[in-house]
Amino acid sequence: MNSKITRRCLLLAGAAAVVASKAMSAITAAKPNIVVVYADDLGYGDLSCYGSTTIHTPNIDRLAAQGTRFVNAHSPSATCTPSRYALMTGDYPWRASGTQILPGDAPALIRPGRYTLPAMLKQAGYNTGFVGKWHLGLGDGKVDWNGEIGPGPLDIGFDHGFFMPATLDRVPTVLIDGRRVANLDQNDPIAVSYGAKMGDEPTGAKHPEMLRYGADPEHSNTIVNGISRIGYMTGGKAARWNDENLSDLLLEKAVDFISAKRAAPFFLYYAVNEPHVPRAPNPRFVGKSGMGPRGDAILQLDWTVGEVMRALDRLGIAKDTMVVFSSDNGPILFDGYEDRAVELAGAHRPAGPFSSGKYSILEGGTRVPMITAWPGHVRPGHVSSALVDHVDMIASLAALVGQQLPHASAVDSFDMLAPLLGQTDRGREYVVEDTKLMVTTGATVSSSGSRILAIRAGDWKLIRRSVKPQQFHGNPIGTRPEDQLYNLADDPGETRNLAASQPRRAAQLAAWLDRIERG
Ligand code: NG6
Ligand code: CA
Repeated sequence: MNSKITRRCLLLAGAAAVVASKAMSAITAAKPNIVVVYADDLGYGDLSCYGSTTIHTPNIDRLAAQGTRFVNAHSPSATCTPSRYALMTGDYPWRASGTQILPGDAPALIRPGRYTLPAMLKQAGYNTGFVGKWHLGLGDGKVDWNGEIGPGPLDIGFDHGFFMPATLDRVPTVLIDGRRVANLDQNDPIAVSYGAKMGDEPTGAKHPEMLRYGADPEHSNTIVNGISRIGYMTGGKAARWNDENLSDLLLEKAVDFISAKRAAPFFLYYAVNEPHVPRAPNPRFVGKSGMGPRGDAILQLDWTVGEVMRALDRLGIAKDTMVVFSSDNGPILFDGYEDRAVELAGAHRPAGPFSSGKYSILEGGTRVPMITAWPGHVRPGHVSSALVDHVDMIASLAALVGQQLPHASAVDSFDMLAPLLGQTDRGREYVVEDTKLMVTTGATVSSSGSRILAIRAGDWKLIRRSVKPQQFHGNPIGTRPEDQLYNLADDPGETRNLAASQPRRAAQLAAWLDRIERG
């Protein structure tokens, strides 16, 4: 089907959604608070409400019971930066260059003036806040970690930001409050290098005896809190986060924002770190999952989500707040640190019935848990098979709050408000799945390799031909030099390639993907 026609059909479906939500006019008039909790590397099979019997996540299960749980939701990509780029902009990441996993000192990927999810909600009268993992780049070139830092979240629509520049495993291991590093002692300035080693702080490569667990060469640079990181840093000692308490601190900031802004509608993008590496959960959770730090980090995540729900209840605003919970990409057990995630996983299947996980074009890469809840508005206890993608968030929330998307903005975002409210299980006609190949050059690993795309429509999935099979950190990437066609209804693990036996269907999907890609 022609992609423009598809878009038109979906726009019509969107119009129907608006009519449906008008029936509940109090919703649109009320402009609910919106909290998006975005987990990091959490898989489809990592929650008990998604069928896991090996881990118990009662708080997230309760959120699912109060709302709608999606079994066909996708992150826009199989890694962090591209998924978050799409969540913020409504454009699929493969439409732009530079949308690979960013180093910790990369310039801002989303430039000021760009139409974004927070900018749209700000226009609609929302207080917009961001807490947690950024990983979308900062500044114009070289960031001055000791001065004003920008462009950043505050320049693309957020009123408030308390955040980490990149990932837990990348320097600088500091938090930014607005535009400045929090708790920075000006007499101990921060310097960062992603190239040559600098400074005389111990590295994991030289001082493995200082580490709480071993790491691969990419994660063996500057040691902070007994954990070696990617990249070198010096200074900023007082500003460095404490890994065990970081989650609590971010929760405190998230709840502070909710509490301070509760009088007017607010939007909180709460980008939590669990269960991304390095996993160093608070001692309260250590040993509780029986699966080591990764399982314990998931329990910490579950507790954190429960705390957000309890805060909304305590403040009396739960019924006025829409909560969206999901993950930026699929799961991975070993991702650079020897924290025994592989050895202790036992029968746990982090991607559930799907194959592979993070970095992969197979379903485990982007089929993620997703839950929406809003008492009285989102259908409770519903399990939705609607095909949805985080790229839809901006168009769907724009429909909710009555904003018109400007022409040529958020081009891949469809109004999925009706499915997000659990009113229909009719979602998108297709999603495009995305990953980029990881490339290792010396001690540097980056996702700067070729882009691999797949299209999902109904039960069918076509993975475009690329290179011979590869894997990264134990996850097969799903590449092959020939097209792959799968029927996910009876083969969710993508084990039987039907491209040769159903060439017409494979060709139709391949042509559709080409048209979508051309735009
Ligand atoms: C990779 C890191 C990995 C993780 C990932 C980003 C190596 C070998 N691996 O480059 O540990 O940090 O980047 O994860 O360096 S993400 O969830 O933010 O995309
Ligand atoms: Ca991630």
